Amino acid sequence: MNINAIIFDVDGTLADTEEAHRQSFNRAFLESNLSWNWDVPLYNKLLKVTGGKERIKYYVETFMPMFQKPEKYDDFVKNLHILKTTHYTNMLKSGLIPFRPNIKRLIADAKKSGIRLAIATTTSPENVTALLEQEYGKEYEAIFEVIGSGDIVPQKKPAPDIYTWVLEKMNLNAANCIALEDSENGLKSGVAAGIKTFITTNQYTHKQDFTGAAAIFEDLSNHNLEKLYHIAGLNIK
Ligand code: XBP
Ligand code: MG
Repeated sequence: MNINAIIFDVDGTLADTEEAHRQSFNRAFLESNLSWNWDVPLYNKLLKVTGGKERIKYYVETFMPMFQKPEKYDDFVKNLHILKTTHYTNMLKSGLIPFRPNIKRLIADAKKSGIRLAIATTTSPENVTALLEQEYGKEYEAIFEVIGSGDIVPQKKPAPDIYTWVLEKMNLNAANCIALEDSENGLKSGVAAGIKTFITTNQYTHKQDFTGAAAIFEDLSNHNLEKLYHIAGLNIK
């Protein structure tokens, strides 16, 4: 089967962003006079839930059951998440979070070979725009044909919804695509959508269960990138 498209996850795949997310959550909590602080070990546990708003609710239910929920709890969580996203996009705009090594080479090689590119992510759309503009300026709009992100689908990863949404938008069969992910949730989502999914690990995900991955790479160093091309059947020269 020919590979006509590569669909990229964002957080942990295009760039190591989760540390910046974690710090942004904590800044939002502080500014909201909440004594919550997500340290790295706790954040690692909370990452099992995708989506910032869903993660905050999971934290309250699981770790803060005595928290007096405000009357309009959903609005409270939404506003807290808006504050967090402002901090996060400011961190991105300050150029603090570069793309992971060789991701741009993979994107450039694929583009040159006529392979279509898209994004399927759980993160909020403004986060994707801020990261891509930081890296490519407005040029990103010509690089990624479709961007599926955040609340655009009813169920976030590990549900397949976001990948299915991207496939439909691109009018593509799953068999003609590959996905690049970093997490167990992302792998489950891609596989459930019928897409051959590759994993690059990072500090938050390297101990997760990647059963079903087409291949697992610690990073996309040159030899790993060539290996990915070969396993994926990408005839990129
Ligand atoms: C990772 C996520 C996101 C981010 C936080 O998304 O699960 O929730 O952790 O971003 P992906 P938001 O790996 O699919 O790119 O607070 O905007 O959700
Ligand atoms: Mg990810």
